Amino acid sequence: MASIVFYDIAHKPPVSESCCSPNPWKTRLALNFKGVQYSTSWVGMPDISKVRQGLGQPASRKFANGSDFYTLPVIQDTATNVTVGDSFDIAVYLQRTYPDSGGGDLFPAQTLDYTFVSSYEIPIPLSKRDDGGFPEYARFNTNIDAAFSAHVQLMVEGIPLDPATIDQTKAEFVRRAGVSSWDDFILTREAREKLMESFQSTLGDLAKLFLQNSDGPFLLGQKASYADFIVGAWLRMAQVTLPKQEWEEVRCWHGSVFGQLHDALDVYAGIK
Ligand SMILES: N[C@@H](CCC(=O)N[C@@H](CS)C(=O)NCC(=O)O)C(=O)O
Repeated sequence: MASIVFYDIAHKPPVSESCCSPNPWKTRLALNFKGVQYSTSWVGMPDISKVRQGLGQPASRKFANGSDFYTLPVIQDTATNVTVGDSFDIAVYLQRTYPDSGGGDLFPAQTLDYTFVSSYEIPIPLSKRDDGGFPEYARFNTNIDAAFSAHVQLMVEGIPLDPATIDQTKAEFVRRAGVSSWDDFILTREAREKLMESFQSTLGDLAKLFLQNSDGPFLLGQKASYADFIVGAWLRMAQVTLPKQEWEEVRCWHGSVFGQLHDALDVYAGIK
C-alpha cells in the first residue's frame, strides 16, 4: 500500500494520454524524483471542490472576483498524517520530510534569474503563498506560471476534456471567464499566430537561463531540480494540448532547449 495519495485531475480516458494539468504535473515529477511510494487518485473536473473540501483543504487560489477556486494537486501522506494542497508547498514538504530520498535535493542552491513582464492579462490570478524557505524557487515558480498562463489560451481549446462531463466543464470555464460561449475561447488564425510569436519570445528569455549551462538539458546541467520540473510541467500541458505542429515548433525554438528538457524529464514522468 502506497503511503502517499496524490490527487490529480482526470480528463478524457485514458488518463495516461490526457493528463495535462501543470500544477499536478509539478507534483508528479517531484514524487517520482523522490522515489517515494504513492498512488494517484483521479478526480473529475466537476468533483474537485467536493474532494478538496472533503480532505479538509481550504481553497489555495481565488478567482478575480475574490471567490474561492478549489484546485488540485493535493497529497495526503498516510505515513505522517499530513495533507498538503499546493504544488509548491508539496515540493517543500517532500524535501523536508524525505530529504535524502530518490534523487536527493529538490532545491539545490542556484540563481534563477528570470522575470516575466506581462503584456497579456493572466486569466485567473495566481496563488499567493509562502516561499517555504526557498525564495529563489518560489519567485521562479511565480514567474514561470505567469509566463505560461499569459499564453494559456493557445492550449485551452486542446484540453482533452472528459466526454462524460464536457458540457458542464465548458459551461464552468465560460462562467469563470465571463464570456458568452465556449467559442469565445477559440482564437482566429491571426490571433493565434500573434500569441505564438509572443510565446516564442517569452520562452526566448527563459531559454537564456537554460543555455547558461551548456552541458544541459537541465538548469544545473546534468542534475534535475524542482526548477526544471516547474517548466517541464507546463511543457507536458503544451505537449498534450497544442496542435501537433505547434508543439513541434515549441520543441525546436531556441536551439531545442525545451524539446530536450521535455524529453530528459521522461524518466520522472511515469504515471502511477
Ligand atoms: N496554487 C495551486 C494552484 C493549483 C491549480 O491552479 N490547479 C489547477 C490545475 S493546474 C486546477 O486545479 N484547476 C481546477 C479547475 O480549473 O477547476 C498549486 O500550485 O497547487
